[in-house]
Amino acid sequence: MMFAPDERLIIFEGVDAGMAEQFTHIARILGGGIEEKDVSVRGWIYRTRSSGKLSFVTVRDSTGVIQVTVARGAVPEADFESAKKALIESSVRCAGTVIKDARAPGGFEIRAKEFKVLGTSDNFPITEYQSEEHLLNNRHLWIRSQELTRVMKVKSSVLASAREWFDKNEFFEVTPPIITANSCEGGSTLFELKYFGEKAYLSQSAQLYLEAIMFSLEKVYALTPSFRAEKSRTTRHLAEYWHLEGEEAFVGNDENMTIQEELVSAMVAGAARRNPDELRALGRDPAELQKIVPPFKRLSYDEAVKRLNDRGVEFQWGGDLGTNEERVLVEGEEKPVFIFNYPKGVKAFYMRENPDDSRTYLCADLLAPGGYGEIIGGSEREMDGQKIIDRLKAQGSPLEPYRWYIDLRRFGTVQHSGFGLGIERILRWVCKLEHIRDTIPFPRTINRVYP
Ligand code: NSS
Repeated sequence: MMFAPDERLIIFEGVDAGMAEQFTHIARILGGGIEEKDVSVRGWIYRTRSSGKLSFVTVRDSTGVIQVTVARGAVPEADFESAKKALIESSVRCAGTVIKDARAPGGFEIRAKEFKVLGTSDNFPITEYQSEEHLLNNRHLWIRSQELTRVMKVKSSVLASAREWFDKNEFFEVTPPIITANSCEGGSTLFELKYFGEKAYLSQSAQLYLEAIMFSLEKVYALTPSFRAEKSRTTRHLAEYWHLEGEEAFVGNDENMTIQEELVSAMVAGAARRNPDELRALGRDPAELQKIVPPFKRLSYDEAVKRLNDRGVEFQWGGDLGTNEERVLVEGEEKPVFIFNYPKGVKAFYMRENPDDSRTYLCADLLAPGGYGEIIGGSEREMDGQKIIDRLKAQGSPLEPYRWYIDLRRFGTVQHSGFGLGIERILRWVCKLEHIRDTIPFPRTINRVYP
């Protein structure tokens, strides 16, 4: 079910059997205007403390947290007792009157007339100041935290805005395979699996398949999990991430960048519009995101090398840009920056050779401002099948698994371009997060596959 942000807050009917009651989302109450009215809310206990005849129970639902005061005598005695005993994370429903009270967190509280525990909770294993390792081991519970809840909301908005943008621009959403016989981005990060007695791999990118589908639909996109057996621990690599990829017929590298800057601007604007409060709580001023509008600066790789050297970084033409180089390149920039036409040696076999400089490919990476690094890799694709064959041979790849891909150049080859955007990379930037793992509910990294 999709809700517009405001619709989510309307009073809705209880759906559980025996609950003919109407429930109100907490954010609706915190929004003001229903003081002195009776409401029912349901959710989970966020914090709780008791003093004799009074329990202060903070309840959270998907929209917010509110204090519920449960006073002896104001509720049935059994309700008072269960409110007093109930531990953090018990699921509850309660009915009462909304009172404006500056002392309550959020400015409002509910004075309970009824308080029912739906599901009790054991001692919750997460309390304040716990090690990162403990939180990761208890990720299935930690995803209830305010921080991760906020990030998941922003992620949902970013994805909805991306789909909206693609739809408006007449792209078709398609569903490429995840199990593949070939590699797209090179063997060093491939996950291998047994496939009925044969070798197969988890997809690193849907690109090669999107290129095939593009021949029927012209403009296509896919959101798929991509897998990289990244052997190093970094704050921006996951072994499993969500990859948003586009592929467009009759489009060259410049127009490909224009498509990307419009898409990224729409995604970021969607987050700023739908989640200003979440973003502020995460430390990101939504006004900064509203400045992200096309066009983005485009620096050639040659210019990037010069900029690096001018800024005191020793870097030679031909090298790949690492974390430090990417950070220095965007110093002073408010918007993302494209670096285009990299040397062939640092990029993949499928890119189109630059007709004006055969040492380079027609390609571009998009770097986020603030040192968050690369968020998109894209390129115009090589149209000449022989060049692809030569490059695969040179890198020692078997040709057989790529036969179908090379075929595409034999049947109506055409200029085309595409790109891949790392959803968790863009989220890390938008939500100003130290580590990419907090952009995904269950991170997969070199040393973690549980929970
Ligand atoms: O390797 S890429 O740079 N490019 C491709 O996979 C192309 N085949 C995409 C295409 O043209 N259709 O990866 C694309 C993006 C990259 O810019 C990052 O944002 C993200 O995918 N990416 C990752 N995110 C998280 N973790 C890891 N390990 C990762 N690797 C790439």
